[in-house]
Amino acid sequence: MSQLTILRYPDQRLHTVAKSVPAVDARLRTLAADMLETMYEAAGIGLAATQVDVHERLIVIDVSESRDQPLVLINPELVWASSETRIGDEGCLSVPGIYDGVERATAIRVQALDLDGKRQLHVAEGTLAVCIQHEMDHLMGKVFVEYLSPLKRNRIKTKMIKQKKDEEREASY
Ligand code: GNR
Ligand code: NI
Repeated sequence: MSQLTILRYPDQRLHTVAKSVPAVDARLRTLAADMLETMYEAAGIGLAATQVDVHERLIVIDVSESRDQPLVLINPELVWASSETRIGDEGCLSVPGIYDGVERATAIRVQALDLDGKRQLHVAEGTLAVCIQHEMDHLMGKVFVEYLSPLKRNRIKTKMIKQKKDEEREASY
């Protein structure tokens, strides 16, 4: 098992559109395990392969309080979304420290392969529905801050660049 590096906004690689996973094999199972380890270590509820610079349609999620209910979605496809939406605060491991409201469908149905290569239908609402939509956006090269106003997004971008410079200065001492 190994920890992977999470790309940070603004990094152009976060805007890469992911390709289909070609086969659910040993390589993919290792990647999924490493992504779960990375997600748990970062205390996140989800992680998309895009965030670890792998541009394939793979996401890992655990929205459980006990942090022991991992979910792996391979080649996820949205098959239905409720017309009812809700605005809720979101955060992102690629945009640390930023939380803001995003409008999402309250309920969704998603088809995806599991780690055995079997097709599963996921019926989701609440936090799980929000998280799946957030992760599927990553696979399309979209980061949640792109839903915010250009003014907010630019402030976030500036803050992230400054934060990175401060970290680099800190590391060089
Ligand atoms: O850990 C995360 N929390 C979160 C909270 C509200 C809405 C979405 C998320 S996903 C995020 C982890 C992450 O960045 N996944 O891409
Ligand atoms: Ni995210």
